[in-house]
Amino acid sequence: MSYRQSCSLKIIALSLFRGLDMLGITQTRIKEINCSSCDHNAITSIAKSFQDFDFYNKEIINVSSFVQKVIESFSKPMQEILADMGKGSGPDVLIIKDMPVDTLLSEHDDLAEKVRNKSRHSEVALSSFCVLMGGLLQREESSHQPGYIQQIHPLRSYKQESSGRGAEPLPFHAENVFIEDSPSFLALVCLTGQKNVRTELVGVKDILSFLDEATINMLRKPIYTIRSADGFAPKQLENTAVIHGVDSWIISRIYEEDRIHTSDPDGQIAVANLKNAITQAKSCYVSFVELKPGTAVIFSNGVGLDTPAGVLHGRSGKISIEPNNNSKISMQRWLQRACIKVPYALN
Ligand SMILES: O=C(O)CCC(=O)C(=O)O
Ligand SMILES: [Fe+2]
Repeated sequence: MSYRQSCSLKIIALSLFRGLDMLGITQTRIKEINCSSCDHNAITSIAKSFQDFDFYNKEIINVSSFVQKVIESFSKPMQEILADMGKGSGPDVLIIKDMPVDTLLSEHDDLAEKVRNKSRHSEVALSSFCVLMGGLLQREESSHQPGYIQQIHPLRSYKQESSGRGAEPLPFHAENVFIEDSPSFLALVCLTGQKNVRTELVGVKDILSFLDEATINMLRKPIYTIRSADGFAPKQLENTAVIHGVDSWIISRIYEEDRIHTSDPDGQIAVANLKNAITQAKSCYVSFVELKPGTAVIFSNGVGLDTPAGVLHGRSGKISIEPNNNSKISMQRWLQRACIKVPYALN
């Protein structure tokens, strides 16, 4: 069967998948669930109790009353699936629909003002996911938002950036893999969506399926330099592998953009092959979710237990800087995000 034929068969098979539009069959494990009324109540009631907590600058997961409430309040199925993900045995991507959205979102143009004036539903949801995954919330000092939770929202003065504060599409990337201690999972919660702006996902296994063993072995050598992206202070990780083992986990430090460099000629060929593999995987295996208010997506950041697993993510479509009054959306697209690190050695 030709490459093209195999892609179209996959498209048919996947049109059955609800809620997530897929263009090809994938080795990536994707699961979609609805937020149960128990989980809904957990988020709203914890948000009420912690309304005045500074989720951005203080480590909520070290507050025992918060952790206890999360463990007492969330449903068993939610606890189990997130614990499995944290242990590397759950899905690579979890989509949670119908979560409670903060009420009375301020339409103020200023993002800081909007954040100040909202209830804490999305902050509680993100922090609770982290607790239930057995992880830590990670800050990245070189980011323009070094807090425990970040805003993905366009800012007028950075609109030309491909970043969380920019309006341009985002090429596929694993998050913050230019730091040694990169996040294991990313969680996004949507507060305001925008039609035709899609969060895209492509599985690392699907990309690597286009590479031969010699290239993969070359990518395992610690001969590469990986550079930071738009929206970060310039930073780089040197003498690292692209497919990098830590304990029994594998971290994939992959960017679609030119951020992986080496002076080794064979390494340069391996990076070029990797780019071709991303192009091929994009034509066959990309899935996407057009986030709506109250939808969360949690995914493994190119990390897997004993296997190069998880996904790269990106964004297609240009974000509108102006509030879009025509589509009943009176505000710009706005997500909140948390980077979650699971302590590998414990597994
Ligand atoms: O805007 C999106 O859909 C994705 C943003 C992103 O890449 C991130 O939050 O790391
Ligand atoms: Fe990202």
